[in-house]
Amino acid sequence: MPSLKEVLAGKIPPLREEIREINRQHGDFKISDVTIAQAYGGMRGIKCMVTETSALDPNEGIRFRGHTIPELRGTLPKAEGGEEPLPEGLFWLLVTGDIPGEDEVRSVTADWRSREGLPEECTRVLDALPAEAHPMTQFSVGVMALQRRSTFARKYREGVAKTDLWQYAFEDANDLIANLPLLAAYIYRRSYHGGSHIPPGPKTLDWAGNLAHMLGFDNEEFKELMRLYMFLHADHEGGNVSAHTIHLIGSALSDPYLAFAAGMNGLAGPLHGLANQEVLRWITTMREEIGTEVPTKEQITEYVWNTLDSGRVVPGFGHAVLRKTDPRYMAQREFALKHLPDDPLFKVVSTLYAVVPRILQEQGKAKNPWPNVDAHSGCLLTYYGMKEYDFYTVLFGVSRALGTLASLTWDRALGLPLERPKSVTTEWIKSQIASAG
Ligand code: HAX
Repeated sequence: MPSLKEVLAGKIPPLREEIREINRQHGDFKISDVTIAQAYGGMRGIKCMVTETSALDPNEGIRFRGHTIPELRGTLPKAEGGEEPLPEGLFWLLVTGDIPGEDEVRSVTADWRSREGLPEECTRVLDALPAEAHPMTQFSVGVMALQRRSTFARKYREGVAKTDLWQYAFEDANDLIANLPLLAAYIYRRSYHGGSHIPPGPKTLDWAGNLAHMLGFDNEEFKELMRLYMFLHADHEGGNVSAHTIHLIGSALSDPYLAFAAGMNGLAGPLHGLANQEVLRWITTMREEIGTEVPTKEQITEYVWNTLDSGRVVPGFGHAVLRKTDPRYMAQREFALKHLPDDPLFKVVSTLYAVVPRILQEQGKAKNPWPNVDAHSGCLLTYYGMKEYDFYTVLFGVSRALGTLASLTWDRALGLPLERPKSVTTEWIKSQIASAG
């Protein structure tokens, strides 16, 4: 059976050739016009970059290499006795565009598990930080402390051909992905469990199952949750802050460790990945202030309006691209309906789903009033006992490595150049308006 790297190697030359032809024949074909509002407005909707691994439709949600979340939950291989897709299978799909079989997925598990091992210099750097340092700060520092391992950086220094760089990006991607669960678990255990670390489980255990084990949640349902979680958060096309950052930094031929750490600093923003922590923090404060575990619809409605009236956002709702309920939210809701239908926090999350979209519509500002992925994840983690919500974005980050590092490998395989859009000044914009008459 060919390895993932061999399959990838076979896919690169035809796509390189196809893109060369597209550029030669149609390079001047317009795919986007840019307005002044877009230049000031966070570049929303400007089609100006290529990401092969996934595409986001405003109404349908994410498609990984053309496949929807419900489809892949059915077709991707599962752990023995499990029902959720193994993230290893999604990675194979993101890298190659092919749905893998059981053997292929097992080969990825074996490969990642064989690459495990945090060097002492990494754990020493983490131990030098206060245990109260935000877990995302620790995560970013931890990734940087692993950077000395970069094969990409070493090969670049040795003077390898640009066309071969993808191979070393791929090696770094796999080394990083293999070790992120160890890093995440190390941070979790030092921050919240007095540094009582749990060594990796048996080598037959899958990547996400092993993460659950090292975090200290050794039950089958939590392992299933980790598989689903790692599958759902992996990729959301190329324009979101974390993916775009990783792509941008990588375009300077910074190695995958440098690029990924930078992307994680973007994921740590409250409008992006940190929203999963903010949702739980906001719900916890709401319950405390109202004085009940399960507030009524009326109490929640009033609380949401207070949040909006005080100039804050309702975390977990809205999206820069999506215009419907996020299918990643729905997948988590299905998981909750199956495993924790009577959980009080799930009841609150469900009530929020029933009342917030109507309120945001009435307020009339948010273009998308519907819940996103972050509105649901904390509820599931809390149910199984992971209540330390400051840690949640680290789990998002571990998962986001799958899509962004698959993409980064392709960026180098396609020889995508240094990214350098043109900025303009307000003076220039005013002169354009004036000269247009
Ligand atoms: N609550 C209150 N106001 C909201 C809102 C929300 N949930 N969502 C959007 N708005 C407001 C915006 O703040 C903006 O207000 P101003 O005009 O005063 O600046 C207005 O509605 C228009 O915004 P938009 O065009 O609909 O949304 P953006 O593309 O600018 O922003 C965000 C998208 C996701 C950042 C936004 O919806 C938001 O802040 N949501 C809450 C935070 C959140 O859940 N983030 C996670 C998003 C998913 C993700 O990336 N996960 O990692």
